[in-house]
Amino acid sequence: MLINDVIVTPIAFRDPPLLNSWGVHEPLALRCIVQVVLADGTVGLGECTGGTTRTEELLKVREAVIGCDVFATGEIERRIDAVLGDRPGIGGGFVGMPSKAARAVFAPIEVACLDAQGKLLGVRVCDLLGGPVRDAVPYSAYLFYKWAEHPDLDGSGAIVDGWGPALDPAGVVAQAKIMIDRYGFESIKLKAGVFPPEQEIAAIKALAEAFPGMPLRIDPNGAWTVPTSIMVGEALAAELEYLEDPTLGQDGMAEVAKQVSMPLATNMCVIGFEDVPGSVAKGSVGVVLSDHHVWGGLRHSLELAAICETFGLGISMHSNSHLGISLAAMTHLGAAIRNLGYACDTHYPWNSDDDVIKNGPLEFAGGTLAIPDGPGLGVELDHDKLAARHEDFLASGRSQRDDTAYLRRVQPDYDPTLPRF
Ligand code: GKR
Ligand code: MG
Repeated sequence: MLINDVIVTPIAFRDPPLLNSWGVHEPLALRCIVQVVLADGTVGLGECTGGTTRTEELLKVREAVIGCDVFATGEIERRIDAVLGDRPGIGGGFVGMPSKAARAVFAPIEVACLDAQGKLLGVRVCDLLGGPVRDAVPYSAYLFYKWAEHPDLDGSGAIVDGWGPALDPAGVVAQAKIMIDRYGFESIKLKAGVFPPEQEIAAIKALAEAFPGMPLRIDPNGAWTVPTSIMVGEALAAELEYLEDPTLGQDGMAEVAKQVSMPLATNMCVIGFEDVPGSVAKGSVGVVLSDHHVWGGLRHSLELAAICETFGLGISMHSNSHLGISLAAMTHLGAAIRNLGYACDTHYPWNSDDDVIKNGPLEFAGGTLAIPDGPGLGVELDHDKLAARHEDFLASGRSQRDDTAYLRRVQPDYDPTLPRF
């Protein structure tokens, strides 16, 4: 069945003021929704990072994809590679971005093709990935330090959300309680690199006390030097399930890995297949955080899982601000990864109110998301909501995510240079 059209819609949706080492999330997060339209009118859905560069890249490959067989994803990938060549992904290794633009552009198109294939065949996407090995995929409570509200910078008023502030250990524990009460998550990740490490160690210790036995992780996105990373790893030896990207680069990670007892995880120093051999040789990570948006789709993510199994590495899943089409794809993938050893990351609780799917948001139960009922991804686009979110994108005048520029409007001297501590 041939592809007749590829529709790319850049959107924006509300995002709370979540802090990280680069700055703070802006009031609107940016994504693109991709629709692959087949000759018989079947439509497959995909979602990926947004902004103008990604939208332009997707539009640039549109003509090359139109006319392909929806089952020929290998040929579609080859054509996208030919159009985009080796140009780097936006931001290179920054916040889990792909090393190559072609991978990030192929990913939502591959997902949309698999969704359409599932609809044609009457099967779920996870069935196309070899079938599920679990009926529901575990996710973690992804905690962030956060301001109480988006400040009133242009006179249109502060934007308050229902989460409250989280700027100290008590605030972090309160946020975890809300998230766990609502969704039942059974492991916790704290985004760190915001405050001096002693304060972040105290937050993890407070979480361990409030949630005894709960697997905990901390991720400062490379904000610590090697000695600081070792100090944190030693201080939290009893608490952490894994330590995520404490420091930048394979060599630094390898040095830390030798000195701490828990595995190191990454979505920053192993972000493409070409990074795996060096990482294995150096022993820099114990757990790779897959992300189909970064690794070039669901099938390449399964290949990554097999490579991790081969080298005795764990596999878990990274996320960035996203909506339900991505969550559905992550869940079909997570259901099909035999060696998925950890609860996956998701930003969905922060953004789900503005989802563009019908009958949304998708609902977690007991910290897991059940595989959506098929066929395909099992989610349907709400065209009115999509149009509203597209209007929000146009009205925002935004082109790219820039957490640093936003924080500097409040704190002009903020320096995000890594390592920070
Ligand atoms: O949403 O601020 C954020 C995170 O810092 C995100 O951008 C990272 O890519 O969640 C991610 C991570 O695990 O590094
Ligand atoms: Mg990370």
